[in-house]
Amino acid sequence: MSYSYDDQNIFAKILRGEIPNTTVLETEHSLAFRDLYPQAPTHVLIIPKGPYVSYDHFASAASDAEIIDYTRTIGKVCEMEGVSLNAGDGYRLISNAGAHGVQEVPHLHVHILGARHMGRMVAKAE
Ligand code: DGP
Repeated sequence: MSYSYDDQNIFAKILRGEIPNTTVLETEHSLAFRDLYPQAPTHVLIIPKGPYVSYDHFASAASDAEIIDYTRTIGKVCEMEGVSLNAGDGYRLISNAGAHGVQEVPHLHVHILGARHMGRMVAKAE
């Protein structure tokens, strides 16, 4: 099975400027913006600009420059939002993938959630 990317997904539309977003940080290869339905006082989504569906897709197909940029952007956002262990009390970083991961938008994103205690890592599935 190979990866397939749907360029009509919401985050592709955000990247093309077809849908507005509240940008936190933009770099050459990455975009960080606020989640429309925040689940914590800090809830930022970070996406690569390239057409990658999941973290495993990105990790296997992205260039070194994209991976470095993405990783550094995640670190910078944690710092900017005051949740890094350098500046604050921590955060949870989540990347859902596919059906079992309950991924809603099929463009790689990590969620940075923080500024409150996040509780247990995984709720028991019904
Ligand atoms: P996931 O379940 O991991 O695929 O999370 C997708 C997230 O995207 C979810 O927390 C809600 C958020 N989201 C959905 N549509 C939009 C949108 O149009 N704008 C923004 N900023 N976030 C969105």
